[in-house]
Amino acid sequence: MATRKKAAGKAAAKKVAKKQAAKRPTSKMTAQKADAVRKSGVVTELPPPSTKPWGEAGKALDGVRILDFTHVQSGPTCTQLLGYMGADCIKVERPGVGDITRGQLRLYFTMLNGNKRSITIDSKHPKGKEILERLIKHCDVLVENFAPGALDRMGLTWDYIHKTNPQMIVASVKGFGPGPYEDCKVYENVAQCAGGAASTTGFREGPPLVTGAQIGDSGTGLHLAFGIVSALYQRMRTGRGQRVRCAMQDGVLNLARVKLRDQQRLTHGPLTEYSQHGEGVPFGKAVPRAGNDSGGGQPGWILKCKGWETDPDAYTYFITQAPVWGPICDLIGKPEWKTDPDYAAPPARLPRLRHIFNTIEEWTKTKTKFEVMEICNQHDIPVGPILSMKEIAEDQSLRDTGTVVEVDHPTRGKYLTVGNPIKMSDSVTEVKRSPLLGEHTEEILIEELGYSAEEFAAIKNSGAITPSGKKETEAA
Ligand code: CAO
Repeated sequence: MATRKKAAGKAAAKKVAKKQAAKRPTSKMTAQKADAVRKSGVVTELPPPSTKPWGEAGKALDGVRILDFTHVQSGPTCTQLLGYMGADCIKVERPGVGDITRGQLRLYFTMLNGNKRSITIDSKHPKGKEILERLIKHCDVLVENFAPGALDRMGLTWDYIHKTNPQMIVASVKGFGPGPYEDCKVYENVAQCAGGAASTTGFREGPPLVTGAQIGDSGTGLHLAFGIVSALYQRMRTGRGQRVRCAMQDGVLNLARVKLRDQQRLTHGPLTEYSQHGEGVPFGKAVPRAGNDSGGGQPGWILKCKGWETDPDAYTYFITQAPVWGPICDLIGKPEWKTDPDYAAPPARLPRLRHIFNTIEEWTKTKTKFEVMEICNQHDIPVGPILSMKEIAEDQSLRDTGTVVEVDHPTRGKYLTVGNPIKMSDSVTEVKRSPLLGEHTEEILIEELGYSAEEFAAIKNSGAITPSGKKETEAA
């Protein structure tokens, strides 16, 4: 008996020593790191390098669980990117309805919600609230882009979530940050206008213009994803979650920051690289629309190419970058411009840009946009063919890199989507189809949240996961 007790005591002592050793700085750590470990109690030492082949050591965000409360585009863009990186995205949708774009914009929904699982929960139903509480305890990150105040009205305030799971990161997209417009609902083009993009896009003589790229929605989703990953990293040191918020206005402004630079330059004189300057048109008080002027200080413009009369996309972007001015002059048959004082140096060219681009266009009109690309690149002259969406959809190289992917869907059939634009050598992206509405409700409730089969049947009958009046989840 005594020997047994002694052995048990020894084993317990060994366990404690092992636990303490895990917290104790190892000899390999730097003094600074060791100090951090002592203070925080969190071991930050990296594990030894994996010996698994590249791409077979799991995905970057494996093990991260996302409670995905997003809809339309900004939030879904963010969670789809996290899903591409391996996070498990559990998309919570309203029973019977789901994300509003499921019905209104079906292909749009499909393209933005791949690599996610769908669970239907009525977040205002008492049983639904109980399920959400379990999900909050179970997940690492909650992502939402409801209208301001909607999450609070569901009872999911920051205080409640933080108390329920102090490690949870709560990430939100809103139209505006705190201020006069904080309560406004916002869509893509509203953000483009409020973020300074529309006032600086378009032609000087015309009205402000929104761009085709979804810089308000997808742009802000991208910003949010970066915030989430940073918060996950910080959580490894602090052990606590935090709020991550991105306003669409801020996201657009961040993408339009060069125009804010120009606003400040304007107080010191005209913006000499804008073609308006060369044309002698005075500047007003705010940064003007600059048409197709290049923003980088190297004059550029969109020029017609062979076939422009019938093909609306037979154009190329052409940049008269200073270091390749000589080869440009030779190509377009104006070798004398290399030494002519009116053309030889960049400042001399500024008042003559329109004439210069008209002359270059006489040359580009004799070539297809792809021929221009090929010829100019032999001389390091930066040009860009104006690619139509048809050309992009059919581009084999984009398929080969997984940037454009064909996915099969049980109700839609085959469709194209944009795969992960971020390529990682050890975290390989699989692009999976979007889920049917509520497709994973049972799986998540039973396998993830631990409800028994009887409890699941009771939840089904409660109306918390089914459309009001119906008792069964419908996959639509
Ligand atoms: N169960 C029960 N109710 C649910 C639910 C669920 N699973 N999911 C959502 N709802 C409810 C919300 O609680 C909200 O109800 P209340 O207003 O009564 O509290 C209601 O559905 C509608 O939510 P919403 O106001 O967010 O949706 P909307 O269509 O009216 O507005 C949008 C859409 C995008 C304008 C708004 O959500 C918004 O401004 N979001 C922030 C900015 C943003 O992301 N915009 C980009 C959208 S993409 O262009």
